[in-house]
Amino acid sequence: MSRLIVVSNRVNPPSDAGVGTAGGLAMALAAALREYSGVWFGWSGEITDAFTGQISMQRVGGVTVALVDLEEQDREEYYDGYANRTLWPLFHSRTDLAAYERSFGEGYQRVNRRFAETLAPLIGPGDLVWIHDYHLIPLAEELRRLGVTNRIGFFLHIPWPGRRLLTTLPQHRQLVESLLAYDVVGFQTRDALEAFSDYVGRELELTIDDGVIEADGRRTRIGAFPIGIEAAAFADLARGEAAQATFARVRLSQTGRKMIVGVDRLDYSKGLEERFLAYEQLLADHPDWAERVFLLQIATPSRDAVQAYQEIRARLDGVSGRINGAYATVDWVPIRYVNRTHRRDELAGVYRAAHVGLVTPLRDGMNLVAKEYVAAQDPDDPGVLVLSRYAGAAEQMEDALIVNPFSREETSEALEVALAMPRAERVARWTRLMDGVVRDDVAAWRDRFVSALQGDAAVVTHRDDDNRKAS
Ligand code: GDG
Repeated sequence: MSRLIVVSNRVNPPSDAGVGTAGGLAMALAAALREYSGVWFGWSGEITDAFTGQISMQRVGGVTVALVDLEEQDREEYYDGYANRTLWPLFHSRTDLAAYERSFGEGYQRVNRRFAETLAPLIGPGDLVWIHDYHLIPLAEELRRLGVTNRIGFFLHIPWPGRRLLTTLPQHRQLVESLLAYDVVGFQTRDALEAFSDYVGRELELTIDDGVIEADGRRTRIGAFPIGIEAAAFADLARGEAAQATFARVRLSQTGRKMIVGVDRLDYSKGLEERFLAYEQLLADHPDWAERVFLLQIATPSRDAVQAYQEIRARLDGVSGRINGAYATVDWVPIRYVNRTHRRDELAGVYRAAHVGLVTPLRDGMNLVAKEYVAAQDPDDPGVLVLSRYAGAAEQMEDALIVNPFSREETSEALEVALAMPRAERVARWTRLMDGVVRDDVAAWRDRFVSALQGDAAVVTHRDDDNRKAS
């Protein structure tokens, strides 16, 4: 019987307690697996003395998960190394931060091989395999070496870099060729798809015919599959009791002032320093906004083991402190900067209480915060989304105020427009944005990808199971 087998580096479905702290990707994959019968395979996050390939099967949040432990050297070379210090910065156009160390590449191949050897026995005839993100690009090739002939798909959650940037990676050709072992390769945006196609055409000298690359007797379909959120559920969450309590608390603390909100993992790709400086520009250019507005920036600590993350954290402490020192008064602090994880329902309440959602990454595959901000708004009195043109979400969310995050002036002008926007225009823009967020939600993303992966094969869903039980 065919199932869906999802593979990602970390496996963290929302816990059975319900509202957890799981991020966007985790929520999306858990939703995919609740709908389709299957297993979610990946690293447990635990370290073992010597790799054994022993799988721990568990049931979490309505999803069956299969976890393996890795060795310390794996974590250093594959996770902290090649994934977080080589591919992440390179794919976010930060070659200045990218480390090209041979041992990282070797660790990356080794872990992908280990994953393949552990996973292959779990794959049954007709199962569909859906592999996620930059940690696992060579996994299909390793599975094919072991004789796996099932349909295998890959989805990249982060941007695809331009051809010239990518060629700075010593193993660029090997990495891209390994993608041709998949049946389907999906990107977030048309922009990423074009960058990938450019590489395939000019470096590999292969042609792409109607979205299909043919090489060595295998056909790989490529496409853009923009990810969404659980829009209806998130809107419900924002109306729920816990979110309302947070909303009330935040509104009380606003004392009539307007609030701009940013919510991000603390990552250099999210443009937090540029955001603080753009907000400072607003205060400098428009002293009338002093004491009438504040910025709440929630920045959840991330990848603390990597030095570039310690550095950005220290810089942000410095910049926010300097701005607050320069502009604060006895009863007003211009930036509330919070380095703590929040519950999802709390976040929904915070979004709803914010007059402006400020989402200004320098480079981002999609950015789910932009979509969550929209879904959380009060339809009668919605806030305004200010969105970076370099977030994948900008391809779909044209009714946001689109800005260049590298330009302080442009971002600060957009903030001014957002803060002063009349209600009728806010409602009109929000209505169109919300229509898109609901239409292109996570279920639409999953179904489009799975049906591309399926080709002619049928996959069993829980609905089919229910029908069978009923008959
Ligand atoms: C990658 C790509 C792409 C944040 N703080 C808390 C918290 N979050 C949640 C947000 C949102 C998620 O984390 C962040 O998602 P993003 O899409 O903004 O960014 P990445 O983590 O970089 O994700 C990105 C995504 O994959 C999916 O394909 O969109 O481009 O980089 O859901 O709400 N959640 C909770 N507490 C927090 O403090 N509960």
